[in-house]
Amino acid sequence: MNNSTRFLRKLSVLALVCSLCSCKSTFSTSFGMSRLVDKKVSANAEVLHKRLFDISKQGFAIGHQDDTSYGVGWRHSEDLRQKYSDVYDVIGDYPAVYGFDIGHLELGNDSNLDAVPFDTMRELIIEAHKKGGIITLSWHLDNPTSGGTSWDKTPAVKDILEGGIHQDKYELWITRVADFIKTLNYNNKPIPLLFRPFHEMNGSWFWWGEGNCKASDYKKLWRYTVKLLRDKHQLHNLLYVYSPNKLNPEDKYMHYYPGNRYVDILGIDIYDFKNSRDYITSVVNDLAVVKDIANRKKKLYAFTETGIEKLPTPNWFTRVLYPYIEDSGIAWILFWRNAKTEHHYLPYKTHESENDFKKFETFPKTLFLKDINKLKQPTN
Ligand code: BMA
Repeated sequence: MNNSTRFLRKLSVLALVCSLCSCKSTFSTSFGMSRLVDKKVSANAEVLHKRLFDISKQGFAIGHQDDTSYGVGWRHSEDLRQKYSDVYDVIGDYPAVYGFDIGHLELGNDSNLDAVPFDTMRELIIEAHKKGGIITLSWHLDNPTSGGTSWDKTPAVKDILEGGIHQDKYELWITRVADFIKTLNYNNKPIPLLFRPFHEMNGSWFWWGEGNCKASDYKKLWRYTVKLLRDKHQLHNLLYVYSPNKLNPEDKYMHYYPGNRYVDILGIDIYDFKNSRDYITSVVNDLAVVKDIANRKKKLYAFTETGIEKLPTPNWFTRVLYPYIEDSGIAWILFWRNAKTEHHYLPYKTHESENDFKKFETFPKTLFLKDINKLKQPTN
């Protein structure tokens, strides 16, 4: 065997080894999306990723924050026998996506910042997963430096990074989060979760937001959080969702982006502050920006929070929202919570927007629980 034959042989053995090793770790998933943040991601979190991809080809999954925890005039934790949902009450089906907020879990409290007991939350997450629903978690965590709320702007990000004065506190907070997540199991398997921490960072209202920390520190905090959850606590059931707020003219979607290796899904939060024209402009422009970036990165994208408080605009769902998201390619859309008559984002029974929401439900792209359960479940 001459030198060049020997070299070619070595090369082909190398190629074979590479192709064998790469079954799990190729750049892209089998359906063309980029590889996930967690190389050890659980099989059912991979299935969720594929499921969202399939959903995005058919329409978009409809989500609601705290849908089963409480609604206008009722609270699950006050009447545990009631299995209730304002969405179900209006349209006879449940949302496909269930948002929960784990704010105050970090403090070791029994209930979150909106008085949902974590025991109830666990039960509702398991139940939603069992019936085929998709779970997303946000985290309105307190300010670790001042002890104030998420909205306390005292600079704090630097304090919880490695070497910061509250690093130990933050690690304890993450341990509490991880311990709770470890209890979210069904059939002895961890429930896959869309984790959306430190959202709306380009707005200035949270301590991790614009003007209250440097973008470079924000990115460090995100990566540090991923490493703690994934590597230290060995949680492999999370998909990480990055969600800035509506882009003001000076905003760049990527300004706080912690990197392709730390984000699975791109999102955006846009609210209608009773100005349909402004809202539509943002929805159209911002979703186009997110779509373009996501397509280039081969990542899924979603409309991670939206709504109009109290629904004062007639036909808001069918006229202001639907036409502008119909062909956007988002995997899901999440409407914010129904807390009370002065603070709700979906109709409840007797609200004047009930019929408009019922009509929205019949539109081809709006996928509620029954709709996503009819789609073939992808296998791993
Ligand atoms: C905000 C409001 C608050 C709530 C918080 C976390 O947008 O709805 O009342 O406490 O979200 O759910």
